[in-house]
Amino acid sequence: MPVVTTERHDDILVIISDNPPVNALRQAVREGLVAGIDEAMSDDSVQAVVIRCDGRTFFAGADITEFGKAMKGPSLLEAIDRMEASEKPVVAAIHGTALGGGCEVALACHYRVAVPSAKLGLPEVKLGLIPGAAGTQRLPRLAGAEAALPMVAIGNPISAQKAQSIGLVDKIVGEDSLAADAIAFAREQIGKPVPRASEGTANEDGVKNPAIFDEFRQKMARKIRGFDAPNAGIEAVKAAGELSYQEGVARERELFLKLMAGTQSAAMRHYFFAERAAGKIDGIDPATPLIPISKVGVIGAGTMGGGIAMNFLSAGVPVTIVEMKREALDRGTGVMRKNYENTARRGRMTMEQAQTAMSLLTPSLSYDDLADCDLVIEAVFEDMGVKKEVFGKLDSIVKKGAILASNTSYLDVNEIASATKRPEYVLGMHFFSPANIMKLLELVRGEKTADDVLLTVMKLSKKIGKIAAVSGVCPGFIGNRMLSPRQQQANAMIMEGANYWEVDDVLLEFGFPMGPFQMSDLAGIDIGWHRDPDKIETMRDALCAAGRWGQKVGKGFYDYDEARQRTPSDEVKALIAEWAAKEGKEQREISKDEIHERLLYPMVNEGAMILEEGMAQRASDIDVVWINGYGWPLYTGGPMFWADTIGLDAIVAGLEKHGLPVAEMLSKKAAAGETFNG
Ligand code: T1G
Repeated sequence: MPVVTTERHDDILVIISDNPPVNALRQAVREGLVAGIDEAMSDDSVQAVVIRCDGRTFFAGADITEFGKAMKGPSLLEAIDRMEASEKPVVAAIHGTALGGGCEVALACHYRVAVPSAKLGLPEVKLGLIPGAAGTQRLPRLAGAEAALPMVAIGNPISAQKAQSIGLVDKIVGEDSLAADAIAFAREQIGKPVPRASEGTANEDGVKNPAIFDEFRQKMARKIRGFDAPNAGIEAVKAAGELSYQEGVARERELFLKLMAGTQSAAMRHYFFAERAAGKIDGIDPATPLIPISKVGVIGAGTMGGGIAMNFLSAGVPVTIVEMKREALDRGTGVMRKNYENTARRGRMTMEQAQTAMSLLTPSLSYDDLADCDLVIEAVFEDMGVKKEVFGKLDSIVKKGAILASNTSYLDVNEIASATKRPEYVLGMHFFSPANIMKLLELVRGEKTADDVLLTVMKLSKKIGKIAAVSGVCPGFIGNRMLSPRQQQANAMIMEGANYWEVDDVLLEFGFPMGPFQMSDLAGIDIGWHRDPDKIETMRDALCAAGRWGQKVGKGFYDYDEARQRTPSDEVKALIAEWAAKEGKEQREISKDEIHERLLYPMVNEGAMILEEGMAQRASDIDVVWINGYGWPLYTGGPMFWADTIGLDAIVAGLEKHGLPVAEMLSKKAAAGETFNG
């Protein structure tokens, strides 16, 4: 059965693509579109054309799996230019997500109709690219440069309604009558001159007000820092106002090819598939029946417990949240309500949605109210004794077959499971703070965790909007385990003479949101401090005793001004020198290159050990963890992909140069000229 077929409806020819799962525009689809248009053009009885897709969505873009391979068949641009060149009206019938090349197909059609739930976008920038089939030239001419800029340079999709408001969609049709409504709409256009986006003049707005490009670039500076594609996208949209259409297409192509050949796009395409691979669990049949989860319990209404609960409430899953004391329970539920109200105030949800979410919450002071939950997640104090006591209690109260999960960030999930008679129903669900915001969720698989339990929680993770990766049981799982050697080296280097602000700057320049000492100041240096200013046994004690508790008091490792701008502190420099002398550390200049290698290479080494111990399913899962949980710059692909691009031999040489350990897998792969990501 060909992936593209045609259907006659009297004088209308409907071209239909059926290429699951997302109608990606692979070679056969492009060929089918060309054949369909040629059939329409060569048949005088055809007066108009509709292009639509079967399945869950209109074309969701070029087929990313074809990238990097020799192009076969007609290019997408060739295929869609034939549509626009038609003298007979061509109408795109859009449902699902018309993304990337799919949106470009729609732009090359003369008209676009969409169902209310449809979305349209040009997310190429999220793959380190820009649109490569004239999207950066047609969209500004149709909708204006100002409307095109965020779509091209940031890449978020817009609703059908928003698309209609900027002229990208001509008509919103019935949710369940797209095909018929599109045919009727096409028939109405017969005999009219066909409008072509490439001939549009809406891009004049960028010509009349060229300041919009730099203004947009400055407004997005933080978001696009370090990424190449967004600036290329801005340049391409700008070109749409400065060059003829054909020159603009040529300029787009030049920018596109440069990005396609670059490491950033390879890294971001790697991440695209890595994120989806992380949701797959090797060795478990994806058709394994799932355990129905219709009610969730959360123990602890503090910052973590409240955030965890919000994930489920926002996904429409009722939650019973339990605290020991009324005051803590009321405080926790109050914070949740306030968070929802703030989100609604920012327009990220309606007040009604916020109220609905809160209506699904049942606060309680008794574990007994958890008895009928299908999943209970504890977010209590990070102490093994406390956790085991909680799980023992839960085991005796919660119904048979319910899943018991720990939010522990470090502790041994097997030992926690041993406190119950149902270890096969126990696993770790390590959320990252703030739990209702951070996308990453580490699912910690105990040695006895049953397959259906793990698969159920993996599917549930996607439902609550998380990106989950499976970890084995080891200290720190995947993320924190790799953070540990980086922190060790950071602390060691400042004792050896490295400037602590340069340690932070190296990670900032690499693309992290901040470095370790900035992180300490933000989190609070005094967390876990014994509060006795006379008891000074560590440098941390000394900092706290000096009132340097972090950003919240205006000084920690850095001094902060009202705008929270940081300045290195002479007092801290002196403290470090004093403690280094106490430890008998010889002082020397430490270059930024050495700092870079000693911070990042040991992380790769730890990742190799995680893989050789089977604590992660695949190297790309480690990339997913670090990009989503710790701010590793997406445009490098994550620690393991980045190591591949540096060359594992260079990583080994660097580790050896600094006298740091080299894992066996890393050493073997380097010697064999292999990579982690294959
Ligand atoms: N190419 C190839 N495979 C794709 C794909 C694509 N464009 N999009 C999705 N898949 C696969 C995905 O790997 C997964 O496979 C399955 O489909 C379901 O995806 C010329 C150059 C459409 C919103 O960037 O955003 O066009 O794991 O799990 O959550 O200018 O997929 O099942 O084996 O994500 O419902 C631009 C990327 C390309 C859109 C659906 N387009 N896709 O989300 O399902 S570049 C994109 C998505 C381009 C042009 C340029 C999402 C989705 P498997 P899924 P979902």
